[in-house]
Amino acid sequence: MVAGSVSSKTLVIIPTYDERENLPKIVGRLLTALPATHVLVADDDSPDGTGQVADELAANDPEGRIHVMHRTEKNGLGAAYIAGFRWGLERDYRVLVEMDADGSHSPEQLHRLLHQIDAGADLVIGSRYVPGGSVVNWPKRREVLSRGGNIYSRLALGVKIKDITGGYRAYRREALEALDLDSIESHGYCFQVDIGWRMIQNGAVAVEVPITFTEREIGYSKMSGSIVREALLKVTVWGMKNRYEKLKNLVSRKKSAAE
Ligand SMILES: Nc1nc2c(ncn2[C@@H]2O[C@H](COP(=O)(O)OP(=O)(O)OP(=O)(O)O)[C@@H](O)[C@H]2O)c(=O)[nH]1
Ligand SMILES: [Mg+2]
Repeated sequence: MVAGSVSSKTLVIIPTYDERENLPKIVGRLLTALPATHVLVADDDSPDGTGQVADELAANDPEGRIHVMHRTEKNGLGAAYIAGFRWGLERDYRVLVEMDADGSHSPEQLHRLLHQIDAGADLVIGSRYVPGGSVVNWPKRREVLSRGGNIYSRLALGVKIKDITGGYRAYRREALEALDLDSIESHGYCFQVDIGWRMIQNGAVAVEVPITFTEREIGYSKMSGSIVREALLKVTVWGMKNRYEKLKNLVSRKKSAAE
């Protein structure tokens, strides 16, 4: 991150639910790797007290880089990110980053994403599935689900992004400002597809950079059957709507050409 560059005003949003052991580690790693970044922890009133841990981290940072948003109930990753984006957009951050608390997204690789924003991208996705990207310690079942979800999304939506479900991302603030955040209702990881798809349709420049994704070592996954069902259903509907719109446009163009 170069002083004066777009990414010199970066906010990293970390949504948390029961991550009390992971949070201090990830925040410490991040602020060591990129000391000028700010962090917003968006906690959904975690029963394990992650919210208090976040408050202590904030109180102990003399530079005031750590901020905490206490939300009242578990409402999914998507809603926590939307609230975090709003918070960041109300302030003067120029880049907003999504990062999991569980250590899967390496803070030491964040500079790769920010470099692409400085080079002109609107959306940068840390990708497991481009050359140089990898996944460490994932059970086969989990990898098949993720790869399958990406292939399905790519085919259904006709996008070129290899890791559109990936949740390690950087957004230029203008790309988020151009979206109607109120209309985004996705909860689980299809939130990532939803927001990426909307941006690409808006003409945003979307770029992937390789990352090393490491399975969490501490705590438990919040992935569930309902999250997978939500993604499958929504991606199918978006893909069908898109095809229908394209077909409608084609028919009306042919009609007016014939007239
Ligand atoms: N605020 C908030 N954070 C959440 C919620 N669900 C998950 N998270 C956080 O979102 C991040 C990703 O969640 P994970 O449980 O790792 O789920 P995942 O990465 O999609 O799935 P795995 O690959 O199995 O780890 C973590 O930092 C979680 O604590 C939620 O309902 N609210
Ligand atoms: Mg995870």
